[in-house]
Amino acid sequence: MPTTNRPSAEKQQPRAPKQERARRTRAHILQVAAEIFAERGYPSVSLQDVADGAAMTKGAVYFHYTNKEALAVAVVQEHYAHWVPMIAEVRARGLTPLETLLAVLDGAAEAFRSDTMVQAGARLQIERSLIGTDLPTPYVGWLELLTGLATEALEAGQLRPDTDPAALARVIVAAFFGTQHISDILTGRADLIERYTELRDIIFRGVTAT
Ligand code: LUB
Repeated sequence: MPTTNRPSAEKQQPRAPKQERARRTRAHILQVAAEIFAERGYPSVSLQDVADGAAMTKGAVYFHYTNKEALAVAVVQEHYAHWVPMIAEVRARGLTPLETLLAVLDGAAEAFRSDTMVQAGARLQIERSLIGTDLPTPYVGWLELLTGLATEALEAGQLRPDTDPAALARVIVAAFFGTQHISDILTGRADLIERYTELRDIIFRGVTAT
């Protein structure tokens, strides 16, 4: 008599609570949407594409995200949410202010190189005028964070005394945004770490206290 290899009832994992299953489903849909948005861009993607990629019906996707705009907003929100734990982890290292600033930028570069949600959020923000709903205001979060970190480094004597922290933050954000975008277009971000490293070294060579 062949034995089924299905575990007996008492050995099966208990089903996750309904809310947890819904959370996992939303996360799965969002990850698939991010992969497709990052690869093809907002205009050419349909909810059916997302449903197919998630191996779900369109109706099941609609249950969690009412339309494509809602998916785009959620992906962009997840893009920004990525920075919170990364920054907290760097700050927990007990580095000097300048080391913290540089380590946060290094972490951002790695995320842009390798994280699909970060890459998708960046592409959607470039395509924001094509998305018929409000997206979070871009760049301002990084400008505020980097201004604060640069102020801490200046007050610690780690930057030239004539450094304007807000101006330094604006230069870093503009250079970083442009560098990751150019790397994406020209090499699919294959050379991002090299391009980021040279911009970081040139910028900080000019402002670091001697
Ligand atoms: C960053 C992008 C892509 C700014 O903060 C943002 O909104 C950003 C998406 O809009 O690069 C540079 C760190």
